[in-house]
Amino acid sequence: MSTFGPDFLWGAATSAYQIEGAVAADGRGPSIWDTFCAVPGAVHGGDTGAVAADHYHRYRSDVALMAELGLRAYRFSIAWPRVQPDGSGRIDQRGLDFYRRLTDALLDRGIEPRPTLYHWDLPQPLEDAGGWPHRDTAARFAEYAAAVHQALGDRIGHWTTLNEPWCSAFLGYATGRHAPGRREPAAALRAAHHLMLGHGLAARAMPGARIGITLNLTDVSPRTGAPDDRDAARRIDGMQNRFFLDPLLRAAYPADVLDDLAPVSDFAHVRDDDLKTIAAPLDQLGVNYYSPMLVAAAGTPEPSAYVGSEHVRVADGGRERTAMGWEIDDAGLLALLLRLHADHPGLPLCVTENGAAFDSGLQDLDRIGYLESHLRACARAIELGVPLTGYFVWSLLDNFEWSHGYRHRFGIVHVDYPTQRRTPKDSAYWYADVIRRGGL
Ligand code: IFM
Repeated sequence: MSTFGPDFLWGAATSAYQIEGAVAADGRGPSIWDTFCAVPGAVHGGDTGAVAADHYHRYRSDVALMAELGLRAYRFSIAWPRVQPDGSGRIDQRGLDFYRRLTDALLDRGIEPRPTLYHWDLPQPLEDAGGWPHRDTAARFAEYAAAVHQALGDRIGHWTTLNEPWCSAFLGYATGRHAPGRREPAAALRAAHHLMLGHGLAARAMPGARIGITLNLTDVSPRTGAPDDRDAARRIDGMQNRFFLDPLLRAAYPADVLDDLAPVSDFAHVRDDDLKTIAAPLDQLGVNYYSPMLVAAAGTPEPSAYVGSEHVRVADGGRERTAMGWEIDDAGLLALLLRLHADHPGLPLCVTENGAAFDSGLQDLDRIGYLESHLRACARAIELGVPLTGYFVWSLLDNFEWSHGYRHRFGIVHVDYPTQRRTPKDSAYWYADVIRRGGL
């Protein structure tokens, strides 16, 4: 029998703003990404998600393609501004209906729907009211989650609340590289807290749902054994991994990270019982892994770079890189899965994103190499006892890669944007074969 077992979820992932397009269809309201894309210089080439892969209109043929590839599960995100254009109050039935049609099309083909409730597209009116740094946004998120769950809970068993709150908080509110483009380190820490609070409140508002959250985690190591470099690794591990894992799974912020962050925030925004709410029971931890981080102490602090990481620089590990410039290292995925299992035994893990941008066209041997080596890491993790329930390739389709626009392609299916024609790359056929065989 294959290492992965018969119930292993073989899937592919996407997100709403990156593929749907149709930003003004059926009452959808503006999100922070619509606004950010209109800022000159914010996104490569002035690209926007206005049309993207036009999945909103092509979801039926996209689902048929998924079925041809033999996918067992599809991870997509629900656009909050379609369902609740103002971010509060009125629900637009047309938004819910789109996700009901998508879900039914998947179920008809025997593909498990795995929705994420928030993949970065905050309704603009909520940002105008203060965004994630504002505590009320967490309550609004729970209200939206309850409405979606009420509408689709009869068809969908497993829900992911947030995708990569690190990015929403720190790229959105500290570096300003993502929407809404703010550069306010203290606000970014409040945003991170309120995102996690929103997760906990949403979990409570969805009775009977199986709940997961997806984090972008990484394997961090120091460039040398020198105390300064080791401290740099501790800091990055603190901000990137433990700052989210500990509240969610231990109901506490890591003390060393709070010390590092003392010059930025006194954490007075954390109220009694927040951490208890955040640490709601989790049915799954979603792991998004792309690249490891080799870090060293920085000579000169860079105050506006990453909150809490001003004393750190990322070193060159000398490995091959993807088109995004990210170093390729499957050993980092294995180390990460083993570490998560050791730190949180019994917690089911799922690789909710893994993949690579390459610009090699349809004969994407480089992508096959990346996926194969990382799947081998997953197999090894399972052999070593990690409860890994599934693997989702990022991404099903070429799509809008945030501030990079359409410059790089992550899809196993090529999208010709002018015609919207889909063509499976060699990696798609390879992955279909892996799924058919139940493993490598
Ligand atoms: O495209 C993104 C996705 O939206 C979130 N995780 C990382 C991917 C690649 O950058």
